[in-house]
Amino acid sequence: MHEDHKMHIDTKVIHAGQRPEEVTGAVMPPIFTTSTYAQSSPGVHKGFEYTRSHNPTRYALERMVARLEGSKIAEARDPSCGGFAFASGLAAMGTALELCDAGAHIVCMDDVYGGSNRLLSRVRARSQGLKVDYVDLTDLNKAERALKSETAMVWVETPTNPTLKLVDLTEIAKIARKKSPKALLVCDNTFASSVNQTPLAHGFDIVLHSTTKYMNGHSDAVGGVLVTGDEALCDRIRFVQNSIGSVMGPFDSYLVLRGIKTLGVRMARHNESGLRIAHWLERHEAVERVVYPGLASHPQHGIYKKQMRGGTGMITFFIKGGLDEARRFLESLRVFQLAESLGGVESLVDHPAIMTHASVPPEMRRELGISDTLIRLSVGIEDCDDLMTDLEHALGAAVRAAT
Ligand code: P1T
Repeated sequence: MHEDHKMHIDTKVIHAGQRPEEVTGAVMPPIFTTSTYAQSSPGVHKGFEYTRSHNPTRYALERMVARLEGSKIAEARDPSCGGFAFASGLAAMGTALELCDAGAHIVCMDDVYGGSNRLLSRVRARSQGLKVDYVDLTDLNKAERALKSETAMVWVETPTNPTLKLVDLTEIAKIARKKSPKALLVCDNTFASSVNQTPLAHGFDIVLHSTTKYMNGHSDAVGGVLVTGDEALCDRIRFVQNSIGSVMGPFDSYLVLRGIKTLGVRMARHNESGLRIAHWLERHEAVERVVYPGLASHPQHGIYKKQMRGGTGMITFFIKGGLDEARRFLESLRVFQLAESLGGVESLVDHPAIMTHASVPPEMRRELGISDTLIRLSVGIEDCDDLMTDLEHALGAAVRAAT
């Protein structure tokens, strides 16, 4: 396992941090559905006391994501090598925020998932006194001005949900180390997946995934992970994970680990179909504008080329017309399902203003451009021609409704 970092990503997603189970040689880890473990004498046990604190199935997943994100922490040093799994992406975020003291200053990317915005602004601002400044971190001058010497955390999402802005991780890390030496740098890597982007390599301290999305990839489990490559920080996260207890259960851990085995081939298809559909939409008469990191027209396409290995299946576009046209389009799709979430094998479509980002204050939505005509596609791994036929049909229905 110490050679994990030398493997290519398609091998890592299958083997990293894994080994046959010791008793039977089972190639996949058993689902250890136990809450507790027998001790032969008080305090004498096999390293497992209670499942909130220790679970072999969860450890197997945690070691996998730790290695995918490039943590080199040895298993002898930490049983899950710096990876930590939680009941949801937001549970992972809530735990990461517990690394901050009451009243701490946080600089957060302006465009983030609506639920992340809600947790910061409407829960932790009250209960923990966090002072959050939302800043467009695609603008390094704005970042420089927002970061203070006392800033405790920098929260980045890239690509952002749903406007797909890209933050230059290397540059933000450089500026933050200079201006805010105490700050923990966290990147929500949910939209990119570990195949397309690895923030620790750019100088970040912690990576977060909602594993509900690409990592699991099958829309059948809600979960989240945190990864760090720093031993001291790993100890702090282990302490808060156990103290708060919003851990991922063993069955979900198994499902997510199983899903990750195909992450390499899934992302290759998502990246390929995403780019093809983005190009096609860009030329479509019913489409006002397309935002996709892999398109030359993307405002941060240079950052895409520098820090990402694929554009993913996430495409944001603005349909011509207004809410009526958007509704007609969304109601007319057959293969794409209108649903919250993303990153699964099946194609989904979302109307962020009404659905996933309804909890973002309206004036902030306006500033970010999350309008009634903004449509978010999560392109799945179905046949790409079938997906384009479906989109063509629904765009046609929207155009007909308008005329
Ligand atoms: O849903 P949960 O597993 O708790 O993850 C929250 C989360 C965190 N970060 C990002 C970037 C996310 O997109 C999400 C969840 N997002 C959706 C459900 C959505 O449809 O956008």
